[in-house]
Amino acid sequence: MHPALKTYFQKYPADGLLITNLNNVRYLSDFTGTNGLLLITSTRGYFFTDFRYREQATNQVTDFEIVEMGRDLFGDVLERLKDCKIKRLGFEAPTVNYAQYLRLQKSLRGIKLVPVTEDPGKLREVKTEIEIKKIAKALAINKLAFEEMREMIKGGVTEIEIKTEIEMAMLKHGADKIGFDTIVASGWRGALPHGVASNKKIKVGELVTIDFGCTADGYNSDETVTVLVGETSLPVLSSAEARRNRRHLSFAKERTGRGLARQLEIHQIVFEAQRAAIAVAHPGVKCSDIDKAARDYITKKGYGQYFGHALGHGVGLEVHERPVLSPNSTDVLEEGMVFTIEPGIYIPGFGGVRIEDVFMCTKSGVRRLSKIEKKL
Ligand SMILES: [Mn+2]
Repeated sequence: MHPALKTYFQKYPADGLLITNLNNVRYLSDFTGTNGLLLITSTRGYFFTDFRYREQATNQVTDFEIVEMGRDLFGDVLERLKDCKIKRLGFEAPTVNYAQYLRLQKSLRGIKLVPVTEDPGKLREVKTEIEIKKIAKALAINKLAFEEMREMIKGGVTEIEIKTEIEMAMLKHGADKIGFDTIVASGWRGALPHGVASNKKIKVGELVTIDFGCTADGYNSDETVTVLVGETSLPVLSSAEARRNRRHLSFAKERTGRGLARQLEIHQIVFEAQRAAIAVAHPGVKCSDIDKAARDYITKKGYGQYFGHALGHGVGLEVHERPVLSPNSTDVLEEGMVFTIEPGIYIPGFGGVRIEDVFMCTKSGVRRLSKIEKKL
């Protein structure tokens, strides 16, 4: 039994657990379909699905006894509960809605329902090596896609055109699907942390924030680059390109003056804030302290009021999952956790910068899994 499930049995007065959150069903049973639930007792495990998934379940689910659900969804569950003499059934309170709860109550008459109030996603916080490989694969697709389309980020192109291009490139490079609505926020729209792509045309001299990700083998990538659009587009620089870039920047500086100085300044601050967070991240550290390291740095530089969101979040079967890296998070970093560090500065009327990378917590610190270079 998964250690987290053991904890639930110790913590909650239940002799059986009903797992309905599909991501947890997948996590525990390897089932990738859209209808399935698990009933787990201290000695047995059942997997329930409908006839559409009979074949698939036989191939994927090996550690559970497979039961085909009839029309009455919970009728078979009740039968098994009686077989196992279960009187108190734990359920995932944060993901079961009220209508589902009423149905459970009605179907499982005679069984006491025990709400497991813990975030069910907590189960999946620490990743296995196989899971980390899948996340790394999704991130590798991000890199291939970005490298392929970065040349098209230039004056006159709309945000939606960029979104379309990068999403197509991710699919072409092996993504199962797009992870979330790609954010493309250029110029003044960069001040919108979640500015999904619009019809706005990109102008030379603007900062463009692109937040994108995909799903590969069920696991997500999530990454943000902020690029500066020049006369020629050089969004990401290898060290070999750096010298050329300096010439390019001084040219752009002449053109845009103080605006450019501030763009460069906030990009550098966000970059350094991420480094400050990386420096404190290691097993045993409170996630709120990692947030604080980045936040304090941005505040010290005078931009604290322009960084209004959490520093990061876990990534896995869901784009946003545990742990949470925010000022009031109670999570503690553990080896094997995979999460983003994504500081930003958003100045209304001016624009913004966000840099987001995915890291895994190692024995002694963190390792970056995302591969796109974030230096401007
Ligand atoms: Mn993110």
